Amino acid sequence: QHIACIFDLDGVLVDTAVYHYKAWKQLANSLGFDFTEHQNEQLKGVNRMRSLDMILQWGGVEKSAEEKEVLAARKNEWYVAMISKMTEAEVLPGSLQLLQELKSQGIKIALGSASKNSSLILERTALAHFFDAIVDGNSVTTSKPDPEVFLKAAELLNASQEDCVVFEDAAAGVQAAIAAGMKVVGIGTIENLPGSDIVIKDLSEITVTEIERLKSL
Ligand code: B16
Ligand code: MG
Repeated sequence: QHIACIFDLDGVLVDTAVYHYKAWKQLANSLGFDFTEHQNEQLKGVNRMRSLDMILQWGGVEKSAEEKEVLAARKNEWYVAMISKMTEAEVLPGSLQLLQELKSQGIKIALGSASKNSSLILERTALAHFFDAIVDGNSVTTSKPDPEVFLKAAELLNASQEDCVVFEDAAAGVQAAIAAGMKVVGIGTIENLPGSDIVIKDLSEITVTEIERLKSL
């Protein structure tokens, strides 16, 4: 049985963290407090409303559910304005080569992202055509570390969990992949991504053969 690959988007294939950071910072500042890069790290893989809750808590600010909807929409407007200008140059090192190699070998590829803006990002960076299935923040009800996003992706690819390899840059995403019974390639550092089967700096550091070998671990 062939392997299937499921990629997280932000922080794995493209670097959108900087745009999330700028937009959240602008929102925090408008509410009268600051937001650091260290705090931004903790929002990786976390969905929009949960991220807002964490930021408001850090700022010591309480808002009603209605106000939170308005704030989240405002942040997203700023964020969308920035990612609308993204180019193919913002695809992270090794992503394109690996996707091409997987595709040429007939290995199925899915997206497993928490973002509701994945289609815009994939379009702007010209990556959309690689994917056999897309599961993102619009199609899941529970956020990572819940395995829903990856289980849905496997189902759409017609692949069994044991045959799937997940690529993740967020601790919550690694936990979600483990909970789904899949192999995980962590993108980042071992300290930040405990439980990963292997941790690499970026996708240029792994080959299809090495990915296939993970299955027999
Ligand atoms: P949006 P991923 C996640 O994408 C990001 O890591 C996270 O920082 C962001 O808050 C989340 O998407 C929601 O994004 O506001 O665009 O719906 O890493 O799961 O691809
Ligand atoms: Mg990510």
